[in-house]
Amino acid sequence: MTIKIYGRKSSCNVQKVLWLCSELDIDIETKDYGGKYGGTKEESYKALNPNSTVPLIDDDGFFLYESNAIIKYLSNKYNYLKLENDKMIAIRDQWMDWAGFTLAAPCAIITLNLILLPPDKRDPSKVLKAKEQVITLLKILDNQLINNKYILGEEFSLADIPAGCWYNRCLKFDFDFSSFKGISAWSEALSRRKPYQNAILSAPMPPN
Ligand SMILES: N[C@@H](CCC(=O)N[C@@H](CS)C(=O)NCC(=O)O)C(=O)O
Repeated sequence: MTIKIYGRKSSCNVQKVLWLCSELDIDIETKDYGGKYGGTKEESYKALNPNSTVPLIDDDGFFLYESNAIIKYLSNKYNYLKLENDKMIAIRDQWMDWAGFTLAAPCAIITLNLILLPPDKRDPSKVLKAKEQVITLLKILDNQLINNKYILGEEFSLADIPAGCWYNRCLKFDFDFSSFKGISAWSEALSRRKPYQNAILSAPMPPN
């Protein structure tokens, strides 16, 4: 059964789902929604996702929004990257939430003020402040990756997906991450994965 994914490919939250679906090698149908494509404020969409956000998936009539919830659902459904140990699951969720909320917040401010807002509404001081926050946050990730190939250890896990998507967005914003040795090695390991190449490295930037 083909899974329908509603959401523009430039959205990091949509990219998480595209990346995992590519890892799973399952059939998907993508539908451009949100941003310049619109559609999310229509009543028919709001009936499925009242937040008017992307992504939203339709798995044979089962509708789900919230990107982290979606990738956990797909991981469980296809028995891929599933963890059994409660503490490992909690640490995985910690990193998924950290990336999806804590790291995503300043990244979104940078995207807004460098790309999405009309030029006269952009605020360079907000970009500067958000960039400082990103550096502080990525240092935390770097510390985790100094002794770990992937975020949870030797094995790739769902924890790498949200962080990988937002890190890739940061790469577009003229940061110098060369002193982040842990992140650099992790980034190289991710870049060798075909699903990361397909869904993330080649993804368009907002508003596309
Ligand atoms: N916590 C939600 C956030 C969803 C979200 O804010 N998505 C953004 C795109 S990254 C969105 O829908 N923005 C409005 C739009 O694109 O029209 C998730 O992880 O799915």
